[in-house]
Amino acid sequence: MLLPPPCTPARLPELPMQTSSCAPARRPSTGAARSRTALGLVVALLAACFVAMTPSPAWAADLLLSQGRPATASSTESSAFPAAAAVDGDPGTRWSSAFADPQWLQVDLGSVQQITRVGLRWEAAYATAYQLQTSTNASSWTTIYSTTTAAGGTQSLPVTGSGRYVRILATARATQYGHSLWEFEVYGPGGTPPQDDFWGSTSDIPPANNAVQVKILNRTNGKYPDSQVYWSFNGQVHSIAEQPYLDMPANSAGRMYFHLGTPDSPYYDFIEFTVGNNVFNGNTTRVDAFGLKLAVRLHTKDNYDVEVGENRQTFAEDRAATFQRFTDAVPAEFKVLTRTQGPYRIIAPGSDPSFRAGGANANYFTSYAQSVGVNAATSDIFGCAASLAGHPDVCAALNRHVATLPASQQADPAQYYKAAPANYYAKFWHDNAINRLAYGFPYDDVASQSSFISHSNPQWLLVAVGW
Ligand SMILES: [Ca+2]
Repeated sequence: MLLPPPCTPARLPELPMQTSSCAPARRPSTGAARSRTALGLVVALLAACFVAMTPSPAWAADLLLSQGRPATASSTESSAFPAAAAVDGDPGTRWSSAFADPQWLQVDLGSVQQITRVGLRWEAAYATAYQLQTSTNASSWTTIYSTTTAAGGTQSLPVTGSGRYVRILATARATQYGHSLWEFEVYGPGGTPPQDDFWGSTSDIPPANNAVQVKILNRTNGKYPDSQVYWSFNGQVHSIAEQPYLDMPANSAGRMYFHLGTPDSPYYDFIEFTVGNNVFNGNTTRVDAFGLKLAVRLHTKDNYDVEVGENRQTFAEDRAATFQRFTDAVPAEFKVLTRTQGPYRIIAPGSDPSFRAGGANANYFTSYAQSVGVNAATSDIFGCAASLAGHPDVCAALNRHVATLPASQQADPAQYYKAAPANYYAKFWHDNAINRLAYGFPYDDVASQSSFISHSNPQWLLVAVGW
């Protein structure tokens, strides 16, 4: 048995050894990451990184995927109760079937989606026996939930599956009437396959012998040839020209680094991940800094497909243009972040001397934080460190400038970064990210705003490295 692979100290979680994991920028680990990085602490929990990863159902506030999507049914009681009424989001409209068994109602999500929960809002005419099923073609179905003892009312059912079509197949009625649903709700994280050619051909990616086939793509727009785009992982260092693929073994955890020009060039960045026996968890991160434009795309054997990272426009422009846009976009206090380690990096504000003790903006967050009862150093607010390490929601709310709003608005991304003080560094990376998802600070996973992706049955992972 091989020894566990090392994982990087910066992402080690503050969990007990026996339950520890190398979950990437998941809340506890990133909180730990920033504080430990900032304090320069040596972490000695490497052996704790060897864990089977089980994605927690709690870490994504999943999206309602079914609302307004095309719905069909085996029958309707009348034109007043169409299938579409079960996915219209209106609690006063419903689908009702003919008065016979079995019946089904299905919704087309438009593309293959991961499905994590199904909500059923039954009218008095409910089903005592039914199955929830998924399909990629609306003809061959996979059952992901089954019951013969249902009691109607409102049900929220955690499920595991994926498909483009999701249906309820109702086989036994509770009443003499049909089956009737006010609402049929399908939830999931909402990955959408890319529609352009940014990722190039994927049909020639060799199958993985190990857990997942990783392919590195040069997206520097000709700035560097493939022979000068380097990746490194776990002691291996190669240019794309030498080896564009890495057949990633299970129980790999940590960071994959990318360097442009030379293997130890100061132009570098990384992604972080854990790869379990049958699951990929990982993310791009701007928690520490921006070094290179990065995006990743995960494709799974059940055709789930998701991408995160910098968006196409950001990849398309020159690095100097991105630096200039950052400078133009952020308030005066943040403009220094392009210069402190420029031209190599745009650093996170909590790492800049100006926002730290003795710096010109050391009190940037102070009075705002105190207004909600938080006494913490500005750099610790940016970094969700020290007293904020155990308070993800509070730290996220301060960074997003929603701390004084009701909880419901704190969960609404439309409210974020609308006034100072706020983490305008994080805002910039959200504004320039695919689906606006980014790790701009350690607890950016609050309200599912981070670039974390996770799915079982991984097939391949593409990593685009830009300039
Ligand atoms: Ca309805």
